[in-house]
Amino acid sequence: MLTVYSEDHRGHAPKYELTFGEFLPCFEKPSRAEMVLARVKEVGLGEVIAPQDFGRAPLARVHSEAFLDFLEAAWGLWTAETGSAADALPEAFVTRGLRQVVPESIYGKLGYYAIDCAAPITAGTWAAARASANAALTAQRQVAEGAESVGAAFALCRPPGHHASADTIGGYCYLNNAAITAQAFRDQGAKRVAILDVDYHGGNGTQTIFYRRADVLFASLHGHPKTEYPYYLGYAEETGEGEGEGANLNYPLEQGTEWPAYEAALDDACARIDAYGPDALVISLGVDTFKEDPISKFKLESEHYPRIGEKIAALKRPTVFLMEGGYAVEEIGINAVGVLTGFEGAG
Ligand code: SP5
Ligand code: ZN
Repeated sequence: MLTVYSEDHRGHAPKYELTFGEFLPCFEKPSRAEMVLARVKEVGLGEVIAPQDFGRAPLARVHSEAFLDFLEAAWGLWTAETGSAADALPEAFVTRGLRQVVPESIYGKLGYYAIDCAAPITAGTWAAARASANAALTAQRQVAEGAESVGAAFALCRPPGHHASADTIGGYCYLNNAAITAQAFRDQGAKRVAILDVDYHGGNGTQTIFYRRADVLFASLHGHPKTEYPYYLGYAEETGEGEGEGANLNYPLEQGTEWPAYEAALDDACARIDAYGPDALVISLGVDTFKEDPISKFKLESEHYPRIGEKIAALKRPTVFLMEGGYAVEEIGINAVGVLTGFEGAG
C-alpha cells in the first residue's frame, strides 16, 4: 500500500496542552508520525511519497474562508500583539449569552475559533496542517485515479483532523482531513462516500460538517461522550438532520470496552456502510483505542488492529486511510500499520 508522508509536520511541535487539569507536554507530538513511518518501512508496506500541493480550494470546500484566513494569519497576529514566543492558546470562549463576534485581539479570535486549549498554534502549525491535508488529498487522488491499480492508500497525516469543524479547531486538530478527502471524492464524481471513524474520540468536526447531508455517511465508534472528550457530541441519538437524517451513525462505547463489544459495534457499522453503497471509503484511523493509551479507556490489544483492517477490506471499496490519534507512541506504529497489513492480507 502506498503511504503519503511529509516532513512538514515536524514544524508543528507545540509545548503544552490543557489536559487532566494541568498544562502537560503535548501528547500529540512529532515522534508519533516518525514511529508510524518507521513501521511502514520495517514491514515493507510499500512506496512512500511526498504530497502534492492542492492549494486552498479543496480546503475551502469544507472550511469557511474566514476560518482559513484566521489559521493562516494566527501566528503572525499572535507575535505582533503579544510579542510572546509561547504557543498561541485561547483564554476565553464564545459560549451561551455572549456575542458571536470576531474580536480584534488575537486572544478573542482564538476563543472564537477554538473549542479547547488542546490545539496550540505555533510558527509551523499552518504549514503542517496544510501538508497533512495535502497528504490526505494526494492519497485520495491516487485511489480515485486507480493509478497502478491502487485500491487503497495511507496518508500519514499529522496533525490529525477529525475534531476540526468548518470553522473551529480543537483536540489537536486544525484542518479536517477526512472531510476534505470525502468532499474531494464527491467533487470528482463519487455519488456517495462513507467515512468510518475508529479513533477513540468522537469525530465531532466530521459529524458536524456532514450532519445535514445524505451524500456522505459518517459512522463513528468512540468512547461515550457522557464521560469522554469531546463530551458535547457523539451520542447515539444523533442520526443526522434534514436530508442527512439516517446518514450519521454514532456508536458510543463504555470505558473499559474490550474487543468483543468493539467488534460487535464495528460489524454493525460495516454492515450499515455496505448497505449505504458508497463509491469510496475514508477511514479516520486513530489507534488511541489501545489498552496502553495514556488518555483513553478502551482495552484493544495489538492483535486486534489487523482484524479491524480485515473488516474494512471486506467492504471492497476504494479506501483512503488517514492517521488520526494514538498516543501510546511505542506501539503506535505496530497498531496503525497493523490495520493496513490486515487490510492487505484480506485483499
Ligand atoms: C485526534 C485526537 O485523538 N484528539 C484527542 C483530543 C483529546 N483531548 C482531551 C483528552 C482528555 C483526556 N481526559 C479525559 C478524562 C475523562 N475520562
Ligand atoms: Zn482520539
